[in-house]
Amino acid sequence: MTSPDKPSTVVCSWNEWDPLRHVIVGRADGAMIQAPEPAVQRDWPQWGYPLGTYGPLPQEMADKANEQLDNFVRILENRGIRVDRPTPLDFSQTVQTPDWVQKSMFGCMPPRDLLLTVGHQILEATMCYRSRWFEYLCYRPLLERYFQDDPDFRWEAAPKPRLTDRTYRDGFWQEFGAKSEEERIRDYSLNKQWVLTEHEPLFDAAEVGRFGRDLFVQRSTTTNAGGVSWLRRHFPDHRIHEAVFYEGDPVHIDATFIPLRPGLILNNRKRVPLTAELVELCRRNDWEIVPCAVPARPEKPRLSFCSPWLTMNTLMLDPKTICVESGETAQMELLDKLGFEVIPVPFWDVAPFGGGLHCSTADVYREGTCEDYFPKQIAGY
Ligand code: ABU
Repeated sequence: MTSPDKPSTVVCSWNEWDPLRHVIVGRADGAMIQAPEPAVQRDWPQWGYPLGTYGPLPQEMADKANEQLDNFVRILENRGIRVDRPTPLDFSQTVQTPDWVQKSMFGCMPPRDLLLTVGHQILEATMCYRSRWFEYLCYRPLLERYFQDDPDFRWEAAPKPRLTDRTYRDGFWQEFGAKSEEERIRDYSLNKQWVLTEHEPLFDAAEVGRFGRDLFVQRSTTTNAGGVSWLRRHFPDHRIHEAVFYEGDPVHIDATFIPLRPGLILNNRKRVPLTAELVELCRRNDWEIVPCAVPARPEKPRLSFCSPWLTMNTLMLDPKTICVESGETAQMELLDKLGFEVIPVPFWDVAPFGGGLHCSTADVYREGTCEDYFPKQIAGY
């Protein structure tokens, strides 16, 4: 338990479901299909972007996405939630460090990928794409303001990675492309090894599910063992649990395994946990794991790297109220039966810019304190 907040408190959020009062919502302006880089591969000949090519997402797509983002902002504000927005950069510019040159950036639609709010702290994640190395700059005007206004705000940044060629497994994407989904699960997920080596700690903030004192971190294409270890050392008062799921190409826990309220987890019906301790920890502490509904759209949208499982990328406004993409009828019915007030939010046009309703947000303030929802732990997990 922590003490109640002072009137000057701006930043505080311990979990995914306490009443939301202040949030950041991303923008689609200027987002890019990023230039080639070792962390990721974009190969979309059917949409005019074969391997090796890059460029801005079409303006009409950005306009539609921004309309949906602005509408989402209005929905939140009408419910009394304060919303801040990032400051986009020229994402078409070439960026470089002493180690590499990258011919484009990416965008600032999904703040959740980068900003991890844990209590009074916002932590800028390392990230592992060169195109996203400087993305934190879009959020600095907001973080600087929170720092001025809130004397208790802990503003942290994880060590900026070097992202030299030693950070990536050479030839990974050719090998990956030749494997079936089953082979990827066998060869990568069970070994917890994808494109990233263990040369330096790496994690995306969106790999962390926040459950009060317990944080669940997915090992994935963006998060290596060093990243999990770094988080464990950085949050000594929390319990960090590493998780792996049945998925050959895992990216971000928030379309995989998300808490909806104390005692209830929505789990991707395909990406079930491969980590037995995770399931046992939930069972011991009376957390029910419910499979999500089948997505309404079986295919990815045009120029999107996100999967149809964005259906479960939802945003809790409080333990009884949830925002869901408005085309996801089955998901809304499921959540309605589970006792939630469901707010439908049109958001499909945002997907090509990096995600759904959870991805597009980052918590600034939720009411509530840090609670222990898993008092019965498993030794060594
Ligand atoms: N950023 C969340 C993406 C998850 C998915 O594509 O399934």
